[in-house]
Amino acid sequence: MKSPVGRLVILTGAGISAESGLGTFRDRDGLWTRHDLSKVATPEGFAEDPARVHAFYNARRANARAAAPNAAHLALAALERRWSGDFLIVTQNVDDLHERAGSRNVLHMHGVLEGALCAGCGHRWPASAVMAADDPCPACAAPRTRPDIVWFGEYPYQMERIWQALRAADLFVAIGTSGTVYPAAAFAQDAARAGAECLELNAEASAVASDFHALRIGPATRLVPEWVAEWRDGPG
Ligand code: BV8
Repeated sequence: MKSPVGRLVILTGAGISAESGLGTFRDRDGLWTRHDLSKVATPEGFAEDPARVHAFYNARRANARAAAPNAAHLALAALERRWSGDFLIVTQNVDDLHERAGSRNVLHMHGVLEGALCAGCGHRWPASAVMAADDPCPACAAPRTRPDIVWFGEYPYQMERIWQALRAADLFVAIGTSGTVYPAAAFAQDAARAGAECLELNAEASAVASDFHALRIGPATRLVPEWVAEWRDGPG
């Protein structure tokens, strides 16, 4: 049994929320098979038709609010509670299932469905269930409300903090991500270069599986609790 100490960075993707009923992007019936990514997840798409983009995120916000954390989210929250050292979850997901499972150190590099952002002044506030572009910004009143989401071509949030954590990590674990979206897809390389052990837990090998030292294939609700059970109860 390994002692839950050291510097752990976990990267999660849509696959960890799949068994909570939230769609992934690139699986058979994934979101990008039903929506044109360039129309709903780019600044150009928002400029062209803000109502279409808000409709896409309003639907996903409703799905996320109706979903519940699954055994994988809960296992990570339990491990964090008994972890001694640095424990960081970097998620590409915009749902709040990690937080609702009890995780504390969660960094949403692609933004959050529950966030609203003013495209005029940059003010942020809690999203309402249904958002529209002409919702007035509480700070500057401009009718330029967008979801607080990082679209393709935009810079992900808190990259310096992420790269710093990867450079210091002893262990990097990627869960449920296809390894097709950068810069997240390069995190295993970044961590391995700095000496971290890299483990991938996924339903199938990702596009960057060769960047990892070990790969376990299966559903997150089985793989993650099994992996968490390998750690002793306390640092002692
Ligand atoms: C940027 C919005 C500049 C939120 C998203 C090279 C270097 C740098 C950039 C690029 C580059 N090449 C191209 C780019 C540009 C682009 C990019 O990567 N394009 C791709 C398509 C080639 N990247 C960007 O534009 C990013 N910004 O680069 O800024 C920069 C440059 C350098 C350094 C820093 C900055 C911005 C990217 C963010 C875009 N926003 N979404 C939303 O709508 O949700 S991306 C979108 O994809 C989501 O955020 C999603 O999280 C993310 C990744 O997808 P996954 O989470 O991996 O989901 P996917 O469906 O793909 O895979 C699911 C996986 O789960 C599969 O492996 C499946 O097998 C597995 N699975 C399924 N079920 C289960 C399971 N596993 C376990 N259990 C299960 N039950």
